[in-house]
Amino acid sequence: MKGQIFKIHSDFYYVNTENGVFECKLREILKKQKTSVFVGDFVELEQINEESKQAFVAKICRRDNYIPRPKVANVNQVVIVSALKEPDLDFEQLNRYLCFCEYYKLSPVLCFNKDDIQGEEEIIAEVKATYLPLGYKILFTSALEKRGIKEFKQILNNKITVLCGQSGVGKSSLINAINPELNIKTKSVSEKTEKGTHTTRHCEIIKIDDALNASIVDTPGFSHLRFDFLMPSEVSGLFREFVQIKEHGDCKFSDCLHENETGCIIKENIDKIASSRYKSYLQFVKEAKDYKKQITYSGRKTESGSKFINDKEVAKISSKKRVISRRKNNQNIDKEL
Ligand SMILES: Nc1nc2c(ncn2[C@@H]2O[C@H](COP(=O)(O)OP(=O)(O)O)[C@@H](O)[C@H]2O)c(=O)[nH]1
Ligand SMILES: [Mg+2]
Ligand SMILES: [Zn+2]
Repeated sequence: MKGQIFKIHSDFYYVNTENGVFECKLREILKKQKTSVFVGDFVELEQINEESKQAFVAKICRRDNYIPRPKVANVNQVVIVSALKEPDLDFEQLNRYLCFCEYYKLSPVLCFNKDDIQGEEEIIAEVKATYLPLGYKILFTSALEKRGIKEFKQILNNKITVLCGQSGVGKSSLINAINPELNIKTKSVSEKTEKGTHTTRHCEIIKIDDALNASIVDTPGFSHLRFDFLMPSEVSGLFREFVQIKEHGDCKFSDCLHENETGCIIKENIDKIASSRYKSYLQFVKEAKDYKKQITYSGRKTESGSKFINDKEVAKISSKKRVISRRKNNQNIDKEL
């Protein structure tokens, strides 16, 4: 039987199946393999006890996508909530979320809330001019005046959504506008866990509307948003307009970071890039450079810890640590001879 984990609590895995919810433990072999299990993972169950609704998780299926911190897998979309005002719209923060979505191959929707405060025309125009040409889905809402809620529901329909955005932008208010009966954890709690030093953060997939089959992940989304895990040259791939421009030509230098180099195709097309986007790009490159410096200095390169072979997750061993195979070794000797 197949199902999807919607909650993990200590050793127990709660799995949604077509026959209801099962409380499961992991098969010993998965524990021995140190298999990582995420909320959102699709799993195969064994030793099913229909009466007690208990079973064992025997296999973790391949993930479509995942967010590493907090661990959530197979998310259908990310809704990035920003406030148009109060607090002022933070373009860099928004671009950070967007670039994280691009990096983790999650499909983003931009939700601009508090669409009821006076004097927002300018910022609304800027938002549209910046993000519509990039092909992002955009939504304006007012949780206060219950506007845009129908459209918001439509977007959540039949999906598992991660709602992210800075504190105070109205995430909880939006959820309450959709379903006032839902006792969603509001401000105080989520903020505590956001800063929580040693509190374990377990997240959970919560159905917020049965009729819509809409679920959200009860977590503030990405908990770590600095670009200190990739190379500076990788950053431009996270900006759609950079990718589009580069489809029409190359920079003079293959390692161009599009800062101040000569013969740079991005700089030549800078009028096609919103200045707030380019500013964010430079900032993220700076963070990636710091990371590069740090690993070059310490000789430490962190790689993702696992990969999938035949749908099975196995530990990835860095090439430095990998023992050279006998065949390769013989080839090398041959070459030297
Ligand atoms: N004017 C206005 N205020 C809102 C709106 N949505 C939320 N707020 C207010 O913004 C504050 C933060 O909202 P909350 O839902 O707790 O934000 P969260 O931290 O993102 O969950 C609260 O005082 C809300 O009353 C809105 O659409 N318009
Ligand atoms: Mg909240
Ligand atoms: Zn360039």
